[in-house]
Amino acid sequence: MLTMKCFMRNWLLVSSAIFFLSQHALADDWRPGVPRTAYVNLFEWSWYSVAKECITELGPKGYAAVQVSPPQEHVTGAQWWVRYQPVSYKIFSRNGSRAQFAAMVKICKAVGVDVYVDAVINHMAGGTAGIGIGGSLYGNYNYPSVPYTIASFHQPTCVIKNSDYDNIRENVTQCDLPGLPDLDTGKLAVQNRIAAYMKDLLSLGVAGFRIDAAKHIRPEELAAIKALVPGDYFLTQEVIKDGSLYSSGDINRYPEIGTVNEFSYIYAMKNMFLNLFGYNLSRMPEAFTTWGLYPSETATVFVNNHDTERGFCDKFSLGAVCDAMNTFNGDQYYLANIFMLAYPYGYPQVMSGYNFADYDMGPPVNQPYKISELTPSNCNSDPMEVGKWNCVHRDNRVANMVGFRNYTADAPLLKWAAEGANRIQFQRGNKGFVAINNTDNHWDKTFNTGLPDATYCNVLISNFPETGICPDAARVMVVEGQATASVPPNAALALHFGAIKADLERSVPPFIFADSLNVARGQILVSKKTYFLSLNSALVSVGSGATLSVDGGAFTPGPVTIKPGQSIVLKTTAPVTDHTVKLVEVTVGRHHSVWKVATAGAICSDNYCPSIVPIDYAPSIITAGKPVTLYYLGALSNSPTLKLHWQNANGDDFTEVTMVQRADSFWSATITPASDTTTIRFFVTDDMNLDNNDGANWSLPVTPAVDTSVEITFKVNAVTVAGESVYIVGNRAEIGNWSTAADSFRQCTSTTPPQWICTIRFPASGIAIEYKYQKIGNGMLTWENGSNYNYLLPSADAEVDNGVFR
Ligand code: ARE
Ligand code: CA
Repeated sequence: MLTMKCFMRNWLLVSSAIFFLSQHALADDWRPGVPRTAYVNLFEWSWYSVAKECITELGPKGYAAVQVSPPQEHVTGAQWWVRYQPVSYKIFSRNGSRAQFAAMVKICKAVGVDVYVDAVINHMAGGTAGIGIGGSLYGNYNYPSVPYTIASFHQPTCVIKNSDYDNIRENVTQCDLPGLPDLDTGKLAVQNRIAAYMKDLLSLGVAGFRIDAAKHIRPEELAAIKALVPGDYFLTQEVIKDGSLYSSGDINRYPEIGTVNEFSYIYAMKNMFLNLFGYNLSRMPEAFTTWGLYPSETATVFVNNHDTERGFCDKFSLGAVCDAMNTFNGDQYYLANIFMLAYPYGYPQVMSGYNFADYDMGPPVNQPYKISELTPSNCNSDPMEVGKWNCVHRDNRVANMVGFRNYTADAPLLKWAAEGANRIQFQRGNKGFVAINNTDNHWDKTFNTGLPDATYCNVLISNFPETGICPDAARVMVVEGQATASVPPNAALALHFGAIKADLERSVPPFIFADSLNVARGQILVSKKTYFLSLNSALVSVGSGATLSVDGGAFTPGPVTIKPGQSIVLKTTAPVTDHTVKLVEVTVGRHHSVWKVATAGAICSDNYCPSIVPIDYAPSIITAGKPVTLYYLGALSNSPTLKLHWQNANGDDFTEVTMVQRADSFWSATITPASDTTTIRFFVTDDMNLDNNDGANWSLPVTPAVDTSVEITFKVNAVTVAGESVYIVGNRAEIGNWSTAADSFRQCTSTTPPQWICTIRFPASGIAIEYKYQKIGNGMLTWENGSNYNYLLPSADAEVDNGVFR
């Protein structure tokens, strides 16, 4: 029996129209014309949880990519660092299987988020013998599943000593990191094997790599491996600066291969924000001018990574000082993240892992998401809540600063200013402004923001514009570029042009998502604004003073048709004259009227369209017993095959139907609900049984079939002989289509001879029929004489008496 339970419901993923409809805009851009400029390391997150997070958080918040933990087979053990001991290049790890990994990559990509893999390629697992998490046997310097033998490793073996880092560069690249057999990456066979692993990952859609222990591979060998892996992918290298890198000149060779983790950055953050060694925020510019940082274009930066957040800690509790700042540092940690995301240096990586009580502690038993959840309930930002994920990347101070960075991507750093030791402010062109107050007192000031006049919403304490709500405490009015604000202790203020709350007059609510949007004189409309339409077509007209573009292309004012998935961007020049923008939905054709669930109004606000479901059906009313075609376009649309699973009533078996993809990329399937059905329920799965609706079924009402039929009783008087019957015959199927056979359905009966009665049900009234009577029997057929009877079927059951058989 095929029931819901038969499916791998643990791989159900949410999809809703925002992901579909915004997909085009998200693929390269976050919002139309706005790039994605920061990424996150979801350390030890399972592939399932990463995929969900891409859909619900990373995609919508504008993250460019997610770096995931090493996906290859590793040694067993509870500690986090087992992931850095490869046993084979099979994609099978604590975080999930190859299929799950591939699905995650596909899903993340569909919502605009690239996946970067932490690639452990310098060495293999330590220890003498064991079985990897994927079942592969391994021995010392011997990994049959790869296969690698002793000849694949540097010979004779040696171990890197701490003193080598500053003195003997050769040992750093040719000897083992303690306990980790060092691959001979100079050998072509080894290079080819590593390249095959990277190519395999790219074939699954992976978009980039963090090369673990990159400085332990000679730059020319790493370059050779890269050359064996063609393609346009991102690469960042873990190169922790040491003396021998400088003396050998290798320090400048890695940036020629790809970007480099700039570890000096974490010490800048730590020293400046924690006021260590006499540093403070006012001294921040020194780090960028005199610390010898890599040029911005070649640097990837973070406040902490998975090593430094737990390395060299004086203790594992609040206020701890570790190798890098971490969540134990509370507000200062978040301020450092705000700075990193606001300040135009490098490609920033947000670190998001879990709370730990000691160095070795592996990830929490429960992954961030429980099955069927929409938000990860196993998150807790309190670092003392061991066994929980910290979900740093979800905190407004981090997630919304990704948006800040995206919106200010091309805007220069301007008007850097410090007030005292621990208060700084700067502008990003005329697109963004940030003020950081790393003191225990309020910072009350009139700030020179450089922003166009409007009311902005401080993104650190609000989720505007996604929610459409900008609390009073978050509103900051900019008049002639100046904003008077009070920045609370250990907090910050971040304004940018993607989060403009309102016009200055505040008299007219600026964005009412109804059929028409009135823009008043003097009102500043957000310079770029996207409307996602719930229907596949809309008429749009724009008054003078505004320009309109659709999916990036320009349109002159006037009606335009918006296709599904396209966006409308309105641009106004400020101040504008009064005009009206009208968005009028029209349904075209028989299909593609997107069905909305619990939606408030036709147009979604501010790039956010939470409640529309990408389920489409035709005709618009489903009738019991009548075929209906269901259309689907959603997160699973790119799958090679899709199946529709549907049931007539709750509790019934699900029927599986293979869907067909049409030229307009909608998937469709035609089903016929039973004649007594009042609701049909259904869901869609792809070739890997990913669900389109997180385990919930869609349901659509079914209208009972209306009985429009009429029953007509025909009477005729006919004298017959034994063995003979009277039949009615005529021009419709119900009366035999002028048949000459003795069809029982049109045979009349006679209880009071010579009267014969023929009862026929016709499907609808208003039909003109022609008919006659026949006598059939004993091998004889006798037709009535004369012309046919003409009769218009009446709206109700009726009787017709034709008198005597002619
Ligand atoms: C574990 C055990 C070891 C054991 C080994 C083999 O902890 O005691 O000998 O297994 O059985 C991580 C952990 C390691 C762990 C390893 C494998 O950190 O403790 O070893 O996984 O399970 C150097 C490297 C740099 C490296 C850091 C940690 O240059 O590449 O050390 N970082 C990456 C990853 C790590 C990972 C590995 C590499 C190995 O980010 O998570 O190790 O894949 C100076 C030098 C730096 C040096 C630093 C620390 O600053 O300049 O180069 O970093 O000291 O030693
Ligand atoms: Ca090496």
